[in-house]
Amino acid sequence: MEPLSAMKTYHWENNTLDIQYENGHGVVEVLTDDIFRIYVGQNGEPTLSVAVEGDKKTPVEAVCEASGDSLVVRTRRYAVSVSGDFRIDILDSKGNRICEDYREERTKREVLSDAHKELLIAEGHAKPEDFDRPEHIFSAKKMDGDEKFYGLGDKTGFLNKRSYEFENWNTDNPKAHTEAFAALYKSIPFLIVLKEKGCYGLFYDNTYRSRLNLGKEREDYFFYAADGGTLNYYFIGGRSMKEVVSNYTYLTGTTPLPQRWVLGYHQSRWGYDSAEVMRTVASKMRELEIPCDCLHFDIDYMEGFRVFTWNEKRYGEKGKLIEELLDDGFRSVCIIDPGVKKDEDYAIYREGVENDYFAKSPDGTIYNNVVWPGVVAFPDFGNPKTRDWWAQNQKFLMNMKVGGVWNDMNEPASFEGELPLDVVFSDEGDKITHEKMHNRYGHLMSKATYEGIKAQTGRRPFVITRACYAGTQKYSTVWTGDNQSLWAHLQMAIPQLCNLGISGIGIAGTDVGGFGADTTPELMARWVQVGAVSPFFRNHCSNGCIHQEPWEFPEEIQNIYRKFTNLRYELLPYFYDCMKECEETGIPMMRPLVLEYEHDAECFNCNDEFMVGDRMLVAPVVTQGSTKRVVYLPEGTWYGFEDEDQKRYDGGQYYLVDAPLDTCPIFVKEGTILPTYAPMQYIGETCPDKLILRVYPGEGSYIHYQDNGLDFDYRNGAYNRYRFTKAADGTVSTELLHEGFPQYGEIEVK
Ligand code: MIG
Repeated sequence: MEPLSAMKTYHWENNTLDIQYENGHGVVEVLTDDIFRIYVGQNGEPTLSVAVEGDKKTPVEAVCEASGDSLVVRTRRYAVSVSGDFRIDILDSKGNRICEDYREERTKREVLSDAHKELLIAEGHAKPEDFDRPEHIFSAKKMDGDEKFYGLGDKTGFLNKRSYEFENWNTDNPKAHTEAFAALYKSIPFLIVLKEKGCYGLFYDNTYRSRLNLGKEREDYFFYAADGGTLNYYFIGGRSMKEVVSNYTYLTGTTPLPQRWVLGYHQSRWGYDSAEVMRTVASKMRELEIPCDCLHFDIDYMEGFRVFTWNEKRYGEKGKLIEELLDDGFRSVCIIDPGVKKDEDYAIYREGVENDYFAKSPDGTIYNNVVWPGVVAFPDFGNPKTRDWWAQNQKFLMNMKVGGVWNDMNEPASFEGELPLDVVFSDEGDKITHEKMHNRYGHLMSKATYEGIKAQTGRRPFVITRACYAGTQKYSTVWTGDNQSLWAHLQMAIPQLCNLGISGIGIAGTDVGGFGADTTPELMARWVQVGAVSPFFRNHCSNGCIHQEPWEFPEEIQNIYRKFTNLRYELLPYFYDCMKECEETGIPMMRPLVLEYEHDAECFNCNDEFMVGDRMLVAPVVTQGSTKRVVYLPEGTWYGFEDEDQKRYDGGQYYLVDAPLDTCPIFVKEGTILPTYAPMQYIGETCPDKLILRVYPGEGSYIHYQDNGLDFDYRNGAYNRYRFTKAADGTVSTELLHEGFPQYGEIEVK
């Protein structure tokens, strides 16, 4: 990419500044007072976005004026100053230069000499392409020095991404994920920059392989580089970090409200390989009185791993087991991989071939690779007809009353090496190659799945995906893929889920207990404590690892398991309220402390605590053997959540608290009113008749939301909204702000 130079003319119309240069054109488009789209048209224009759907342009007042040799586009909140060479500086309303293009000469650090690179290649520890990645697109921004970086989806490591480089290229790497990993399953090129002068986001909307180097190369700039496509990004402002997150989800969509039971407990394992095993798991959950709403069917349930088939030999007559489980209050979720087995006797494959639904090699033949079923073809989800077909295929599962669909292996992963970059897919009506398709594959598969389920059931679809791109939250929840039963992975779960949340993904979870490797009783107990208060709560592990269902552990651990799963169900109405807030504002249920307290330096790098909603702080133990921990409580007054005597803590300081194995330190803010349910074994389709308000010292108010927890009737007004207010004398009053659903029979104050 050569810099635009020698401005010729410019045009300002419809809040869009279009500047012609000798060698291309540059565009600054005002979408809202806070959001600007900036792109460079050089060797082609940016193509249709998969992340941003519909017209996001609002009719705000904006002006464009010449100032010296720059052009300045102004809204109420920001001024975008464009200099003669299309360098961009963004100023806030106080005139602070909050985001500036880096203008000095770039100086790479040469870490490895050429001779060393050759040695590494010879040794087999590196490939030539690991060095000097292409930089078809490059854009560097100046660093002031106090930047903290957040977001980027599911990247490994710590909350603050400063001094690291990450890559956007959906990757299934079976090794234990560490902070040295550049990429995992998801690519969300959305970066949040927090510094003294303010907070803003940058969303680089380009699905080619790309990188974000966040002060690793040099401390005075950070950069974005991509292998292809165009430089096409959004500056996303806001008066707070929360507004930046909200604005990002305005652009890419928020997480829709899930069915209520989705927030219950899920039990899974790769290797529940018969109806008998499924029944045993179900009955043991009930026997142990550990609440559970959902069982997951991994790949074993299919006929030879053929998607949309059912193995009757092992799982009995199609649909029967699912109904049986439903009668006992268990939903079933079935896994679906994208690869379709190459088999002339298999209807799905034949339909795909006949209708041209599969990705092709450049020579026009169907491209094949190997996955679980053996040789497979890959649906071309960029083709709307393929998506319709895939949506229709969900009928197979929906007719059996399956409750949700789990989309795995959609990076896409393949056993015989990654798909070559030149495999041909569609981009709606156009043709593109795998280079551009890769990072959108999981997104489009999820979209097709969501639309199929929605059309066939009328319910809020429950989709879980491993791979995704920016904006996937509109269609799917996620899990963080193949973690391992390692303390380091329990530790990483917190920053990873928090960063996913502020990258728009409102419902995310880790495999509780760890997927690979063997868990320990203590690790399991601590992981359940985190899982129980994270958005998606599922115990899942790999075939070949020791079993980690609750009954596999000593009674002490089972009791802890029960205690925290019960807590989960008690708090369901609070979590559901958080989900409603997330649908409306994009602010996730599980939040890093910095999202609530962005001016408190103690929160910038807080990796082992998180907020649930805006009034509950969780400080779990995530190190082996610890029974005490240091807890930071931000400003304000806090109370111990579980304390019988409601112990008071003054915020803005650190405490050393007791946390024996059966305890997870949780705190709530002064004046908190928490909506809770009485204990239950599963929530299913019900909305309990009784709401119990758990109140803490101090005055406060709380908005609570109630609906049927199943379908979209709430969008036509079928919901209640209550405001509970606690006065200084301790009395709690209830106001009904909206009525559209049968009210609770009883609201008890505790
Ligand atoms: O290569 O379906 O991440 O959750 O149990 C393994 C079997 C394929 C990977 C998923 C995991 C799932 C497993 N799958």
